[in-house]
Amino acid sequence: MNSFSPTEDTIAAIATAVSPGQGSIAVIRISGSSAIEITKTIVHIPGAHDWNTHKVLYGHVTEANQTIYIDEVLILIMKGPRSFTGEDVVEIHCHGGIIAVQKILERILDIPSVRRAEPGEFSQRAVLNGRLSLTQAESISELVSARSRKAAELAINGMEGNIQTKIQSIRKRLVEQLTEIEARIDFEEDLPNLNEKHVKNEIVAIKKDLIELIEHAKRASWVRSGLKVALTGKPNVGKSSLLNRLCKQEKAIVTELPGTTRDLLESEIILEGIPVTFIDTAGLRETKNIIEKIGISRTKKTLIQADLIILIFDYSEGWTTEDESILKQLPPNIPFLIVGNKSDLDNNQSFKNIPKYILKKENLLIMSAKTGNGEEDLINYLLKKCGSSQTYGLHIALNERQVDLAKSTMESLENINKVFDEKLPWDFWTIDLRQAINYLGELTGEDLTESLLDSIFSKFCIGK
Ligand SMILES: Nc1nc2c(ncn2[C@@H]2O[C@H](COP(=O)(O)OP(=O)(O)OP(=O)(O)O)[C@@H](O)[C@H]2O)c(=O)[nH]1
Ligand SMILES: [Mg+2]
Repeated sequence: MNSFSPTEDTIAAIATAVSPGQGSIAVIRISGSSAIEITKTIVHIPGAHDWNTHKVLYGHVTEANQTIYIDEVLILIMKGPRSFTGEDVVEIHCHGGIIAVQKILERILDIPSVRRAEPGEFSQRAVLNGRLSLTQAESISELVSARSRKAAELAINGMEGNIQTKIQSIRKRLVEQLTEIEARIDFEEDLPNLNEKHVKNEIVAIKKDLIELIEHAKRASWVRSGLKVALTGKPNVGKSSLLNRLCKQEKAIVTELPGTTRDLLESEIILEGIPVTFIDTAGLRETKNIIEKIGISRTKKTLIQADLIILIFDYSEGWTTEDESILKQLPPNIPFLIVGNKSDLDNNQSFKNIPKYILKKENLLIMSAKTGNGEEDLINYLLKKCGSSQTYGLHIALNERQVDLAKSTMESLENINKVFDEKLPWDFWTIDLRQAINYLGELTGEDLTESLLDSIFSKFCIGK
């Protein structure tokens, strides 16, 4: 998106999802100084009426010849600054689907003084006109794309300004330290000495706050995107059977032939309001079959991206060296659960084969994908992973952009440790402090260039 002066152009876009047969109404948003004049030229409104702010008018959008109707509409008028963008805004509520709404937008865009809004441009104007803070605008976007109740709750907290307030208060504390130091640099003789230890302690306390924010963001990331669970193991252990059972559909092909699954297959269930996506993968083994080889390489890529790996082995056969080798190859840092499947065929020999260190693990479950025995334990395990214990105490969650800046702030503050240890003069403290303050200003949007704003909002959807 090119930089623009926020009040220059009038812009228009469809603000609701566009899909045939979906949504009985749709909304077109127009924002800018000529929003009301533009609307007047495309509608026919019966009877006496005034274009007063925060009023709704009833009428029809007409073709350019002014006689044929395109759709029956309600028109909502919001004069600036009491509008989403802070500018004059008109919302045209028409019928849903794709044709009428597109035709109305085209009719609007035929008028020379209006252009199509870029992705995120309404929100960007709201920020530039001081109607919203940057983090509030980002939170609206997150609410729209929320896939779980907790993600929506976090987004609403951000919309209420909680991220903004928190970061601003951390930034203010850093500014206070910087001001004290700079005063000592400029007027050393006139002021009492500044205790380096006190400054350092305050910075340590601020770092603790930042670490907590970064940790919370990590926990919230799967609350937002859902939990990805990869099913892996040797061929024929019952990965696809387990996927079918968990999703209550015969989705994956199951045969007694090892090497049945080659493509990745995804299926989603919702647990405690959080979407859990299971990914069935090709069984891991040495093979010369070219298709199976590709499947196995995809399995390995999937495992790296999973939030949780379920390693399945054939419980009736017992733990084998192949299972052991797969366990050793699992990506480190990703939590895993071991599931002994086919317990219905148990010949009572199984436990003997399973090494003690695995038996002792609390994350070992025995079940049967065929009979469903043990499925409840597996669901309970997953519920624990997604459940309220994981999200307890999560009130605000930074997004990826904000976390990156929080981490950069941390790095600048880490540098101050070195300055302190080497007993360098106050000037050296100010460099990193100022940098940390700038990063936090970028996070809240107080210290942002227009091109950075452009790049943030270009990731929003059209109409936002
Ligand atoms: N008795 C019994 N048989 C099972 C169970 N789970 C799976 N099977 C059988 O084991 C065979 C393999 O099952 P799949 O689900 O295709 O196994 P997979 O791990 O996906 O196999 P690949 O796709 O080849 O890697 C099929 O004949 C299933 O019917 C179970 O719990 N008990
Ligand atoms: Mg399979």
